[in-house]
Amino acid sequence: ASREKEKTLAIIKPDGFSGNYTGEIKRLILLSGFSILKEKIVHLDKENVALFYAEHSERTFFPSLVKYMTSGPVVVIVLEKVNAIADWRALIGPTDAQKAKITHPDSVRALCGLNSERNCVHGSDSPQSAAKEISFFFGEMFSSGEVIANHDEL
Ligand code: DGI
Repeated sequence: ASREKEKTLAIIKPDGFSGNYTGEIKRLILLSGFSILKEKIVHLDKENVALFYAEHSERTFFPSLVKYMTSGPVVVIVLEKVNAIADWRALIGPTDAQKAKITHPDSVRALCGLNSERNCVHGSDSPQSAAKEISFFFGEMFSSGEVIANHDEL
């Protein structure tokens, strides 16, 4: 494993934000040794979700996923530390929050997720997706999206 610092993208999804889990999740992030480089609150629209989750666009759950992800504001955060991508995935736990409550009770998804769709948080799954997802929100692609609050270089 590399000793180089890595960046990854975290999202606190609509149920995490509206359920007031943002503070608790950021506390866990900082306790686990991540730095928060950038953060903004955005309200995704259908087109944003279709682009962000393009790999799932043919799945039967896709319309429901779009409805969920557009149901309210989300917090998008750039995290940095050595091994950030794998470590953030480990901290959030498995996709199915119901399973997370049993197998990973200390994970973020166990804390605030509901099921395999409403799972409260996102984490990039590879260096390729991390780069793509960070530029999606903090590069050109999201420039047309609705930004509610922006905290750069925290
Ligand atoms: O990387 P993850 O978020 O852990 O999981 P993923 O990339 O396989 O799926 C992306 C999101 O799509 C996931 O966070 C919630 C939704 N999803 C994935 N699998 C299912 C799903 N939603 C429903 N309703 N049913 C699924 O089986």
